[in-house]
Amino acid sequence: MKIRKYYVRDMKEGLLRIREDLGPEAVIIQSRKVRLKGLKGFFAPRKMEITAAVENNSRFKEQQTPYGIELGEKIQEELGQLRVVVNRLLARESLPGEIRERERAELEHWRQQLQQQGLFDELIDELIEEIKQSLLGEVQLTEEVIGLILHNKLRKRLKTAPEKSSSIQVLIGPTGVGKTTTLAKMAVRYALYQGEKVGIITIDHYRIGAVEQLRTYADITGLPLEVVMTPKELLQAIEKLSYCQRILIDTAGRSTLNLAHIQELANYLGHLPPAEIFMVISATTKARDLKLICNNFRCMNYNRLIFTKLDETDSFGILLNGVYLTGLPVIYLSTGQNVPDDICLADKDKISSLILGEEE
Ligand SMILES: Nc1nc2c(ncn2[C@@H]2O[C@H](COP(=O)(O)OP(=O)(O)O)[C@@H](O)[C@H]2O)c(=O)[nH]1
Ligand SMILES: [Mg+2]
Repeated sequence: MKIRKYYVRDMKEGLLRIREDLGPEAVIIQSRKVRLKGLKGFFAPRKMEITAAVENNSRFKEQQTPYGIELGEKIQEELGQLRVVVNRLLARESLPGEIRERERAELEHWRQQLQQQGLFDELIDELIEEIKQSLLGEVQLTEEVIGLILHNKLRKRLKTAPEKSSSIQVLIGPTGVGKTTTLAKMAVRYALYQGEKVGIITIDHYRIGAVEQLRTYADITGLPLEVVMTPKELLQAIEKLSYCQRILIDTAGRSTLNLAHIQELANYLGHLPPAEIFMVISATTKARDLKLICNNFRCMNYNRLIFTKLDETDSFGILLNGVYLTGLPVIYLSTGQNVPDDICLADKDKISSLILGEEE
């Protein structure tokens, strides 16, 4: 018996490689996800390790019976067909058209996982219903294969987009979610790592100290900071920073329930040239509050999402809930208080893995 290990991106690639390498008769003995070590472990690229085996395919051996009699081509072929039928029968425990007991238990397991992750009930129902359809085939699916199907379905529902498609970027959202901290991380990312000229504007003039927080970051990084009090001043500041490739605008946190304050800020943003408006949401937000936030801030025409404080929770369903509610892409994930390190680009595979508990 020949046994080989393959490190691949997914099962599809694995099957292709195995078929090419070991031929169509190879069987998969084991598959598991392994993580190659990398920055913060959690964000390192993940691979699938598949172990496959095939009986030694020496034609001479196969064509001989224990008594040394050669088998003809035809008998070889029939034996092959028989093997396929036996394998199919072994895989089948009940008639197609009904879900087998073990699969029912698997489905329940995944439903609970999604519930623990705080995914909206309607989304869970949709996903489970779709997976049921995959279970009605002839072959019984293992826990792992059901997990792969689910991963794929989550991935398809998520949305991401390339960073920095616009030169003006505004961060909005409820109080204390990490807007200013995230803006500082983005500024450093653009200025130091990507060599861009970056300017910062803040219309955070309500909260004493909030400007100081940003000024500290601006002083450390040497980036220009403009503080504005009116929509007119905002336009003047943008003009003043027109030599910058990127202008990042911080805003004062607004209580989600204070619609007058939210509208006031929306008036500022109404004067802006086309911009990326990031809604910043803490991953610790309750599902019910998420709906309120997404609705009440709608007048600001936000068009991107950022999730912060991923390090403060172990349920990540909110990331998909946010995309589901708004239809908008997630661009950044913030994973801690450290400027500039604790930020990364959102990745559909990693978010799906977090929701399915595949990342420890
Ligand atoms: N644990 C954790 N804390 C964060 C994160 N982002 C921001 N914070 C902290 O949250 C608090 C509020 O952040 P701030 O940027 O002032 O929020 P803002 O009011 O939305 O501007 C500060 O103590 C930050 O250090 C994050 O991703 N994880
Ligand atoms: Mg702030």
